[in-house]
Amino acid sequence: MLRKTTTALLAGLLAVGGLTACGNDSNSGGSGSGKIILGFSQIGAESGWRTANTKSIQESAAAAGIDLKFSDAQQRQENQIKALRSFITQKVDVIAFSPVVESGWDTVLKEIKDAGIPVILTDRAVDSPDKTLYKTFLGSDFIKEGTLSGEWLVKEYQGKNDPVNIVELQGTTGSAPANDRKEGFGKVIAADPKFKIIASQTGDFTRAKGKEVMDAFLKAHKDIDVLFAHNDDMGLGAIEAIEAAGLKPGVDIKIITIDAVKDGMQALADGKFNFIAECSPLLGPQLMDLVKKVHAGEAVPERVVTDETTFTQEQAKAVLPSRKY
Ligand code: GZL
Repeated sequence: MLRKTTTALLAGLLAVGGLTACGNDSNSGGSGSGKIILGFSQIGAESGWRTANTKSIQESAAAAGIDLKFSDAQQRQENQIKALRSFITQKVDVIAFSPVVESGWDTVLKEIKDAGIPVILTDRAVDSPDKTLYKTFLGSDFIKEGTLSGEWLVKEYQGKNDPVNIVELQGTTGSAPANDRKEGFGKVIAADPKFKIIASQTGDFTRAKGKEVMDAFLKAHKDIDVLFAHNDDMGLGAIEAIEAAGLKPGVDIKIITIDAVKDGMQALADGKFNFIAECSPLLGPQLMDLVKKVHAGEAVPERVVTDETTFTQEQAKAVLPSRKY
């Protein structure tokens, strides 16, 4: 009798123990480590902006005690989709990513939703109509960045009636920043027919491609007045092409860019850029705050817009020493 009772008691204890051991404590990641596990799919390392963004995310995760699973997609959507699926398999607590392009995410986002893992869009947006596929979108207002760039140009040429020939280095084809910056800028300059975009092509947000495409623009057009580059890195590559053509960047060809990374701000302070609309990469702290809230089941805003400003050459000279990225 005694043996039976002991066995039953032991079986009961093991069963309870088993439940606790494999159940997920509401405050810990799948590993039961007590830490939230965040899977982050990063686009790549294509620009100074991206490098600063990665540093901000990695440092903020460590500071927040969040276990970060980080993957670099080398700017390829298929690599991001693979990484997102691996996060499902790893049973991470939260998934965040910067979608390299706007389209083609619905299927994998539905798989993540079916797995019960919340998603935070970081930096760039997706064009999925189903807003239940992600909890929030943290990032800049790219249309505003384009608008501010156009407004500076309109002001710069106020009272002048000669034609203003513009060439445009677009960001990655199909990406939210490229689409939206082009839209914002184009809407503003459309108000005055003297502004004409005589050539527009992607430089994929990289210096090398920016130089290559600007070189082609210079060979095809002898009357370029302005370059609008969707990021500093392409603008910096364009400077090399402009100087190789014997022209003075910032003087013979005015240059407007977006980001305000250190090298871009240096070019602005040196008079080789004329205007920069800031796009902050320092999203890490806000992202980790959102990760904790989302993991705890707290409500978060559908959209979190990052604070940004703009810089002229004089302003760049003043703030350059204190820039964090
Ligand atoms: C914008 C970001 C863009 C930057 C580029 O938030 O996605 O990608 O403007 C970067 O420098 O490559």
